[in-house]
Amino acid sequence: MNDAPETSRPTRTPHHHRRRRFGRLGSGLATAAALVGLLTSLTGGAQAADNPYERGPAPTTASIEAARGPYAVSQTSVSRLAVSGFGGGTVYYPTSTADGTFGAVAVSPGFTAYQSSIAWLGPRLASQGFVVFTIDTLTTSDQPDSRGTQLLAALDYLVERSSVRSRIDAGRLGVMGHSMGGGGTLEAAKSRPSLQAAIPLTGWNLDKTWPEITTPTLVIGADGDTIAPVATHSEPFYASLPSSTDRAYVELRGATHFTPNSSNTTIAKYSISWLKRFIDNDTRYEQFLCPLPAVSLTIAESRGNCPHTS
Ligand code: 9J3
Ligand code: ZN
Repeated sequence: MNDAPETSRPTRTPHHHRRRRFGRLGSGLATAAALVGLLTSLTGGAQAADNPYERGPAPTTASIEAARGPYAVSQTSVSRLAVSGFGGGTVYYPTSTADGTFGAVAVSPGFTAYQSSIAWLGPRLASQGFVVFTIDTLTTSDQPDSRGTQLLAALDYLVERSSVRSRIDAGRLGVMGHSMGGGGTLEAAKSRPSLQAAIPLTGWNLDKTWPEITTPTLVIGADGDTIAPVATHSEPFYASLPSSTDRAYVELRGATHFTPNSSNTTIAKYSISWLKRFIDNDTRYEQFLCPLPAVSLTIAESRGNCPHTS
């Protein structure tokens, strides 16, 4: 918060006394300070103090669609030989430490795939103010339940042992993944309810029902997916989430199972908004989620609960 106004400081030196001691200079400084306070509250500075997790400037449609957000990003690779429980990966993180700690997200690739297949999400999300860990799995044929366990092992490594651990708020974590990595994303949220956001991207899982999940979950499907068709994967995943869980479904139009393997503005803008809204509690992003995204050239369908309850 800004300093309390003068009138709420009864113990301070009486106004007439200060004026005599500091004269016109003191009065001018007081006016300038009041003006700064007014401008700060008008431009949202007071909100930043209300929510200690808010990071970066007020968002716009342009800012969430941009190829990069406001933070310069550094990266460091984590050898699979240096960790256990997953296959190593790459950490993308805001270079500056001036804004304090950030929330973090681990991202799993799909069946037969490597971290390179989801690498575009690293700088895209990190530049908006997250620590992002794109991982490799122990083997490329690991199934969704294993990928879920590996996402959690990656988050544990990230906050407990990694070189960026001091930059992360360990209470603000999320998971994402493509295909079987999206199936693993659901598994991770089911087994660790303390996660604050989950986003399966054209997720694949033999388990179609997720009534156990309390983590806010954004399910992203693709209308042309023939490997994890939305009718047998993303749609039942979404529909089986409890109605008491904040949830949304976005179906990409003109998209395939592999659309999440290349940079995609629709995936980025709603993923950024979901992570900001639920990992950072940043309600400035609610405008992009509620009302639900309209059907458009890039969105075939959207579902969800609005307004959000957490
Ligand atoms: O990770 C994926 O792309 C899962 C789709 C798949 O190939 O499942 C068949 C076993
Ligand atoms: Zn189930």
